[in-house]
Amino acid sequence: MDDCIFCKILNGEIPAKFIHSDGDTAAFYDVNPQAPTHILIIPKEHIASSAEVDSQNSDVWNKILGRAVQIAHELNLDKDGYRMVINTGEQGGQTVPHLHLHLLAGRNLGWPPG
Ligand code: DGP
Repeated sequence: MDDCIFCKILNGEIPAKFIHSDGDTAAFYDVNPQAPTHILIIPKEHIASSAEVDSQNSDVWNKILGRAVQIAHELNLDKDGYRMVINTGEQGGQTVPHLHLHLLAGRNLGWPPG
């Protein structure tokens, strides 16, 4: 997608601090971290939001969720805990229209979210 920030990160047009990249997914640090650890896990395929996941591409859930859990494990986040968040649409707080999962850790995260 030409005007998608995350697609530009994937193709190197915008720099990012990557922690992972494979054929299907990538993970990089959020530019505006909301916790000491704040990583975004995205599919390489441009899917605008969770609302665009259907029976054709639903394997994306396994890919990004599984990758997030693996990264959390590798960063030793299991013991103290972490949160995974997917914002969807305007009221859901989504600002970048490329499906992404936030992995947040390193502080006590309040509930309910704002
Ligand atoms: P959301 O509000 O759920 O759509 O989250 C979008 C996140 O993307 C937000 O936490 C900030 C992050 N972000 C936006 N632009 C960039 C960028 O250019 N680089 C990086 N690393 N993160 C970005």
